[in-house]
Amino acid sequence: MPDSPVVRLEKDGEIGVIIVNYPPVNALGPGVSEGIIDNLNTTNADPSLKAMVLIGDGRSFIAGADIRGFGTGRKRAPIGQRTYDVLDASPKPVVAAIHGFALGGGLENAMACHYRIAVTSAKVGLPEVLIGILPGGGGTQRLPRLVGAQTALELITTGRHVPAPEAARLGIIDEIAPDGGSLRAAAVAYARSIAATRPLPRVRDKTVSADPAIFGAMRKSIAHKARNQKAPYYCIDAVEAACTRPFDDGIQREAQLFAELETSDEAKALRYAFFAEREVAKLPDLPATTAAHDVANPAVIGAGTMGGGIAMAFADFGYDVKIMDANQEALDRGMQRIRNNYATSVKRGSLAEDEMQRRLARIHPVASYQHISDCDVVVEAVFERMDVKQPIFAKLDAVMPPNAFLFSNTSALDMDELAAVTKRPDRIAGTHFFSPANVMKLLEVVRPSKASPETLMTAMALGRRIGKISAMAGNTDGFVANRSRAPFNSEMVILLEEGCLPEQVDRVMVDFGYPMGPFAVGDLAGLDIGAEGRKRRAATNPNYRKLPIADKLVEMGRYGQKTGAGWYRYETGDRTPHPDPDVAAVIKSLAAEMGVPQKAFTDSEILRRLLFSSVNEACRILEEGKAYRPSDIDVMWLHGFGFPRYRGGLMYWADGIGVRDVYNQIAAWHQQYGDRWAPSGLLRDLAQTKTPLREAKPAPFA
Ligand code: T1G
Repeated sequence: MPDSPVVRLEKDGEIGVIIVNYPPVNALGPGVSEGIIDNLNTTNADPSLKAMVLIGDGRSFIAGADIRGFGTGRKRAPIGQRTYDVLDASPKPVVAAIHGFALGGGLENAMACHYRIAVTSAKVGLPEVLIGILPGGGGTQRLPRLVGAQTALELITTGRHVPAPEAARLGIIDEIAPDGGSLRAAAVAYARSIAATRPLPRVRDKTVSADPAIFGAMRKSIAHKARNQKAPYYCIDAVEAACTRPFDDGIQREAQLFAELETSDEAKALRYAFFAEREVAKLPDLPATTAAHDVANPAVIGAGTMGGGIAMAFADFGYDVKIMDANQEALDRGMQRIRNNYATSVKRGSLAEDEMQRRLARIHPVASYQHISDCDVVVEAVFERMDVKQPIFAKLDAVMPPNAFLFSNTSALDMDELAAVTKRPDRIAGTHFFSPANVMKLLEVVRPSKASPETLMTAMALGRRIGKISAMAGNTDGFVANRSRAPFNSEMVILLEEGCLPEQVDRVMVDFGYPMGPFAVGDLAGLDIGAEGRKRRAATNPNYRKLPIADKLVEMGRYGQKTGAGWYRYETGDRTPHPDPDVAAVIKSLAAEMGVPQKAFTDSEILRRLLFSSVNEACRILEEGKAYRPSDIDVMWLHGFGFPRYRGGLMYWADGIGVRDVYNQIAAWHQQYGDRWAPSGLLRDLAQTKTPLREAKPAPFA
């Protein structure tokens, strides 16, 4: 059978080199596994060849099974005839040569080889749990045999990538090849050196045992993060089988667990999220030739919480970054906050001391505009007022090189108004970070009307370069993430007027999968901040639905954790939220004053009141052409608001209920509560045609 175009065989003397070439990441797409098997059989049948190397063309080894093929009913080879089995059974040694990534089925193939060599920059891992499944190619049986049960449990239930040097220390990798040299040459030399070694070191022949207690302990330790999910628990079951059953029985157990997960709702939702996060980078209405400017010399204006976090985000990803503020005292305060933030990470053990020093050394406080006049991008992160930001943009426009990009971290102000005070509106965009800016992955790139394609592409690429997921948002009040979230923030307080309590709403949302309830989040962020926004909207919009209960708490000085009381009460030095009878009394008396009829709520009604209101607003955003696609809004909810990933995202979750049911419920609430529940036209049309929300065709970007 001729070499499959995705796998070919070359000969380096007596070493057969089997090369996978399935761009962009050498996933195990159609023909790849078959090609590996065919070429392996060919080399084993060739007496001139003494050993083999399995290597990837392009930028990576094998990045895993082709995720696009899941759930499509694509036939897989039966156990005993898969690449893992054929590699295992090979009478001649096979060396896996790893660069880039060896993930999932990629690492599983490598572990079925007899040896593994990798360059220092390579990363390996079994990330299947992140897409709601488990390693189905023997990974749950081989990895424990290489690294022990406890380490295998940690790696498989987190899915984390392991840098090659750590993988070598753990026993996954046998040899590290120098970066920069030829991995192929190193692998061929290594293969030559072990070609005659017998018996062949097969991972399956190793044994692994463990204290049975570690599995129960692991199940307990993941309980909060893994609630409502199956895959993490199935991973533990599979590793337990590796420690309690013969290899082939363990393989059968793994296959059984895998089959149950592949078609699960959580796996479908997590696959959707995986691809949505890649789709969000695509800007279909920009010229395909648009190239991003490779930012080299950033500056941040404003050393407050956000500005400091943004500077940290730059430093965390290797940028030297300048930071400036209105005066030395503000700058010193900002730098101290940055040092404290890093010190907290070091104390927690999530950052090494020397790495903290390296990052701090990249953040350069400067005193004046002249010091940043050589920068190619500036991110403004000063007080959220137009009359503060505009003079800064005018000044930046005057001192910065003409081709420098000026970005603003504003969370809601009109980007066109900001661009209007400069002579370079084509090089202005919003880069809206989410707090804490060095932690939250979402970066909303806000598109003013005059921004050039290069500016938009540069902002999107810059976000990715500092570890963010960049998502394009139209220039509308609240942009996309916060605007779609705004009705949720209102409904949660209106529910209190009707008889709910903060702790009831929070329990529902935590049970649904949020890490924290929205009232507890409010207390963390500060209730005074929300009050500012409500005042601004009430002043400009006579129909704005006021929230007396929320306003009352702020009037009482209950700003949340920072004042020891907000929606909840806090003990000194403790961030645990405690339900507060005083808040219940305020709610009761204001609801009575407003004459709101009281009722008992089911969990489902609470959940739908909050999320359906945002689904409706998301549809309005799409029909106004302020977002590229529904899945972009899902990505924003996953990475901006902690929406549970195993439910796919706001729109994906609503599709699980059904667009017609969502519409009918919103139409009913429209009758009951008036205009704030008026269904969007797009939602109505989708319901009429029974088109899933995630297939909605938005208006062209406006
Ligand atoms: N299948 C299909 N397409 C994939 C893919 C995969 N495994 N991995 C990446 N792509 C596409 C991706 O959609 C994008 O497409 C392009 O490649 C570049 O990806 C049997 C069952 C490898 C770390 O989970 O983590 O093996 O948008 O933008 O940032 O037990 O891709 O260009 O059209 O992410 O450099 C296990 C998933 C599968 C790895 C590279 N493997 N991939 O990151 O590029 S399950 C994974 C990644 C499995 C076995 C089980 C990352 C990456 P497009 P990218 P990147």
